[in-house]
Amino acid sequence: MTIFDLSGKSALITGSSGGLGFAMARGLAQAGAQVILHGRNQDKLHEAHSALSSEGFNVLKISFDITDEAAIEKALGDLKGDGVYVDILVNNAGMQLRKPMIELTRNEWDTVINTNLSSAFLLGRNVARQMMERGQGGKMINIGSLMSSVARPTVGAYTAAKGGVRLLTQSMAAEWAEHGIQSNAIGPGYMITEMTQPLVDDPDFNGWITGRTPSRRWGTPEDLVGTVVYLASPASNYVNGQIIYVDGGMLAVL
Ligand code: GCO
Repeated sequence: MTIFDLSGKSALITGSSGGLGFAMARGLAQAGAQVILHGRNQDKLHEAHSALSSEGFNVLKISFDITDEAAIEKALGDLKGDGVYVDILVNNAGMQLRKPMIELTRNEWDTVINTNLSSAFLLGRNVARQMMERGQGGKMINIGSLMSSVARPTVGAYTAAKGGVRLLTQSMAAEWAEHGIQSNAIGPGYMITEMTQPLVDDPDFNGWITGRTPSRRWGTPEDLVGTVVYLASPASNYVNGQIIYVDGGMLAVL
């Protein structure tokens, strides 16, 4: 038993049928957790579930709209009905929308904010209520971004949401730490995923990233595994309200 051991714990990772979410789910399973995969695309979710089951991991799957309060309540109720409680919540699901703000509609703004920020509040609040009822504490891990601290043109709504995720995390710590709940965030840098593929395929942007990043490379979803296991484990029991940037040093240097 190490301080990174997650056996006996259940981890729900939103948006985990691919990309960053799947890599983190697999890492948490490797550390001993029962993982609950989540996604909206049933085929991708089924594929992800089969992939982890075939490796012998203890894995469940669930599908619900992370912006819908009733759907969240029902999903957690269904899990509880099966005797499954969320000990570790990774609010990972998100979306990007690249468009200058002067062209952004109110509906587009709301969609990005609801998906990337309000969802973390809604699911975090309901899971925290369950954790407090059980009195066994737990772990909240919110996935931020470099945009939790800095901006770039065309991603204004996303940046506002990810900035909000950083301070939502601190607010969770302020209110829930005394209940044995540690709330922290991870700020992934530029990772090669479905969301960033258009940027990877753009030679100018790609060159800018590899030149601007001290590690001289894009990150991979696997680069997040160590940090999520640390924040999910007893090793971080006195760590609260922090954001850990996993970005190859991009934010640390001019
Ligand atoms: C963009 C990207 C970024 C990354 C990531 C960086 O358009 O600049 O999508 O937002 O996804 O969030 O930390």
